[in-house]
Amino acid sequence: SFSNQQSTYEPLTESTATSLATKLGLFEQGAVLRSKEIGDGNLNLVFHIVDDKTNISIIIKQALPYAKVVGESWPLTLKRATIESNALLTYYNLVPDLVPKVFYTDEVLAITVMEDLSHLEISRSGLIKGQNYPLLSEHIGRYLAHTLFYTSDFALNPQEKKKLAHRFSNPELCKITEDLVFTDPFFDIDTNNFESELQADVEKLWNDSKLKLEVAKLKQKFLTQGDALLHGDLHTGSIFASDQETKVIDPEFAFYGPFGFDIGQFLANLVLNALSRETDKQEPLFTHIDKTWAVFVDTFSHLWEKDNVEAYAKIDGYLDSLLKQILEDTIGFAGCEIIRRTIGLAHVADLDQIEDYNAKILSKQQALQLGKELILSRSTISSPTEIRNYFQTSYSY
Ligand code: SR1
Ligand code: MG
Repeated sequence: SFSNQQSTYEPLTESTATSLATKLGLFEQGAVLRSKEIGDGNLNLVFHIVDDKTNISIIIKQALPYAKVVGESWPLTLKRATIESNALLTYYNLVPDLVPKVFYTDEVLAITVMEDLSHLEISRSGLIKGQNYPLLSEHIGRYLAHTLFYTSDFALNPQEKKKLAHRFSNPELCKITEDLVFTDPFFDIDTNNFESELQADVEKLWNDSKLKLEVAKLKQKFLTQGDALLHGDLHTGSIFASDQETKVIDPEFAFYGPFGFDIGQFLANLVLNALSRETDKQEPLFTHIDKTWAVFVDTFSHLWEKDNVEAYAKIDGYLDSLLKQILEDTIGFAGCEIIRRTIGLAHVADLDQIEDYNAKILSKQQALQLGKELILSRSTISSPTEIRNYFQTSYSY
């Protein structure tokens, strides 16, 4: 990598981003570069830099010292840029075809310079438009199995793993998830955001102590259980896709957490897209839900047989009991993600962009109901395939 560390942080502009790209030697001497800020996420600046003559292009992603979605009143550590670069590099070693290549990082400027993936589309946008991305679940199932297995105590020496966990300590970004996914939506907190027509449904949820007890248990797992290096924000907006390719981006929330969290967030976002579709267009999402889990289980089991360093690996029943626990947690985390994306601070376009207002409210009520059912019945669900049964009666418009 390059050594061009800046001594002070400043947000880039389209023009300074171009100068930086030139200075880093990523383009031919004298190249005329086009630069555009294209960031549409909640937190960062993203510059797309192109040399039209050679067709070479790159992405420069820069963290802002605050959460863009809220403004400067919500300060946020720049260290997340380094976490993101390191996570991308770690994942690139494990699944090089499923993450972008990193060319350069600068801790002080909080930037990652990486492969341009703009020939692909953010999978959330594509799914909303009715794309189905036939390989998405096969790829994400494999991504999950490799990244989770190879960063866990089942593949690493526990001392090395602890060092890695220390390197990926990410308390500020974890706090966002602790608040926005596991706490705020279940209490009457200002940052929640929902339509007045949902008030009664939401109050029912706030008063449901049985549900809140189960969410508390899931939150405790998220707080304390460092199984593997998680992406930490694996929703469909963090995945670029086409019919052939899938690339997971944006692991700035990466940290050592419970195996089921990434899987649960991904499945939840497939469910949210299914809830936004007419009944006859939901099947590809159900297939993706089934297949993600099936590919994850097959691949994880294969890696377990092949590369497990744990003394108890061959003990009958160990893998099965672990997978059962991961499934239970996955379903519970998915339930929390579905609820927070419906009434919390950070929504999903899948539901928010439903054109017919009554249909939108109905879909959101169904999301709340489904999220709750998944959390409460997570220990008796034997496979994510069962999620489709919850749709059969009424979850469509
Ligand atoms: C203040 S950040 C809001 C949400 O955006 C991120 O992508 C995470 O999902 C976070 O919860
Ligand atoms: Mg993100």
